[in-house]
Amino acid sequence: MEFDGVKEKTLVLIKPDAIQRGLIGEITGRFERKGLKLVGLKMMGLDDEILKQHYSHLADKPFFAGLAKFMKSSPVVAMCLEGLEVVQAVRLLCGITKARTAEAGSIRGDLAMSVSCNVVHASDSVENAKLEVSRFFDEKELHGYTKSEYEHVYAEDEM
Ligand code: DAT
Ligand code: MG
Repeated sequence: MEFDGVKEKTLVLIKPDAIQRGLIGEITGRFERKGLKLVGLKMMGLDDEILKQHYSHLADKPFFAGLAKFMKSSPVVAMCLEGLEVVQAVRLLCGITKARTAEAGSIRGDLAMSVSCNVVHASDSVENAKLEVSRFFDEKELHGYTKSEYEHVYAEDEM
């Protein structure tokens, strides 16, 4: 049986710079090796409408137009990951926004140098993760299944 904690979900986008640089496998592999459960995965092109919603907290920033242009410059890979306290775990794996000062060992810290071309997006709170997962995925695109390695990833009292 799985408790609700293990079913927390978060949204990750692999951004156009990472697509161009051939980092889809590297980035996806890091989430897999962490023990997270991939429950949704697709390539998609973003339009202004979804970007306005996704980056509504940045709509009045001077860099918003450039950010939107960058995010439309190629498709992105969207993934929905599931796990115990997964929103926080994925933010830590990704590292801080300004990639050149992100922690070594994190995805941004190891793979990027820029503030805007920082290879990944990850939801920043449980509340936003719920909104973002439903913004990028239809219910039928999210897959429930048993991940057999969970018995080695979590202790019994965590599941
Ligand atoms: P994060 O992606 O770490 O959650 P955010 O939500 O503050 O950071 O910003 C979203 C994206 O917008 C970020 O990944 C890159 C871009 N961005 C943020 N601040 C920026 C800045 N000062 N100049 C250029 N792009 C910026
Ligand atoms: Mg953010």
